[in-house]
Amino acid sequence: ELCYPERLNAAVELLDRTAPDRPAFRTADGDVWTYGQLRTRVDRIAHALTSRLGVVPGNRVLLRGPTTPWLAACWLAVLKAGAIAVTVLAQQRPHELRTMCDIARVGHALCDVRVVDDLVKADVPGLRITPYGGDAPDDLLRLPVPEEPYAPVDTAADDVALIAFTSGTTGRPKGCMHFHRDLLAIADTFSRHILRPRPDDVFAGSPPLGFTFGLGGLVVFPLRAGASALLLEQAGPRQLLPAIAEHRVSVLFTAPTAYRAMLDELDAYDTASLRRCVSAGENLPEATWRVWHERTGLRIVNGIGATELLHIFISAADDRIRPGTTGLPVPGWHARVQDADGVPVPDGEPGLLAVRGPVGCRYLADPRQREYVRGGWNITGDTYVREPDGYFRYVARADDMIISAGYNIAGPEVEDALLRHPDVVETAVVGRPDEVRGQVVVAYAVLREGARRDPEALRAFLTSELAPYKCPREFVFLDALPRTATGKLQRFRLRADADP
Ligand code: 3SK
Repeated sequence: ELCYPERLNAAVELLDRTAPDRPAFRTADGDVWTYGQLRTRVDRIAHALTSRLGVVPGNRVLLRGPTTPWLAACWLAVLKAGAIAVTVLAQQRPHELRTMCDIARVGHALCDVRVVDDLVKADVPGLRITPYGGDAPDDLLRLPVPEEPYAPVDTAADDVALIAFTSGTTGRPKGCMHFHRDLLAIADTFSRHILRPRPDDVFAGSPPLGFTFGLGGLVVFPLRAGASALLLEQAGPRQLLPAIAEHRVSVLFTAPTAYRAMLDELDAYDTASLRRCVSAGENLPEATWRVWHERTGLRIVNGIGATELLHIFISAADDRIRPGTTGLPVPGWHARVQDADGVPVPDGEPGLLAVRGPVGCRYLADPRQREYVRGGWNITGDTYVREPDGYFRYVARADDMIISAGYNIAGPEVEDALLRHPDVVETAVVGRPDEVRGQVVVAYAVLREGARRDPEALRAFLTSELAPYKCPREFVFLDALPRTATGKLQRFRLRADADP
């Protein structure tokens, strides 16, 4: 059981427990921020928020920018000032920003000057935008250094600290409210028990700080452990490998597709510093786990997380990892598989994943709260099977099951089989409406550069891997799969495409 004091400010907890000369953040071009420097800069921003911008506890402050130490410092400063950080992605467009500002009643924004235009275009009524990182006169970073250290606002452990948006893969975004104590709880459950970080660890990865996968993995976990993070503005598969080699990254956070994409150039880089490779954001195909293990000797730490629950709640480390499964409930969390009425289903049978733990879903002013939280359980929208010894195996998103001629087909199972073909880089398998069979299976595939687009070859390969009823009727070759800004596959777009 986690036990936190009633009065708690997460930013203070993350900043004040490590010696000032230890590194906190690094950048690709070799900049190093120590904990002491980070604290000073956070205090400077917190001062500006309070004395210049008039931010008071409870105000919502939008944060937007590429992944930089300054963005992380702004986030910590907002918390220190007792305000609520509203995190969004640098790629989000004006109409999306306007909707989120409206939902979260945002009054202030701290925005990297390089992406300020879209925020200005969003034309949010009453929004005061303060750029950082440029030459603007009110740039936070150019303000005079205050003489006094900043006195953090005395917040309660269950004051809201963060509103993080989830768009899911479709629909109006939902703002998820998280408390100061939630931010520590994700570090004291997943990070503490699965990653077991050490002060000399260097964290890095691709998820942006506007996605709680990245905020946890690249800010909260390293700071809670007194370790450091390499914050990369460009963090695609091509940038990750050189960064790992150059900065001796030891804990890596990225998505399954990036692990696969890195394989091509793996041999050109020294990855010996890696000791933990975390995969989340999407289901990790067993084929990807195996090929990464073969090539690096490393066992990928798979995990399922959700913005609603802030971070990862099912996972496993080291010799408890079972390839092809997500793992076990992280210590502190409980999970079960149940039917639509909330009744647990027997082990080995598919059903809805239900989770309870130190962090719960709290949608901001959204009736969909009643769908997500039922009988005290958070219903994540994933179909899972619990194996008799307690391991959780992903089947599909609950609304992604394909029903064809009375058979239930899980798209990810077919995808996993296709990924065992050496030419397939990425794939997504969806159902297309069909008068006779209800639905038929359609596979979308991205092939290795130069590979021949030959549906018959893929069909022949799959017939030796899968029962015939699971084999796609049709193959569609694409250059890339449609994804959300956080990298999640947008199956609904493929389904719409498949629906003639
Ligand atoms: O949404 C997700 O998939 C996720 C995964 C890991 C940690 C946090 C999140 C939101």
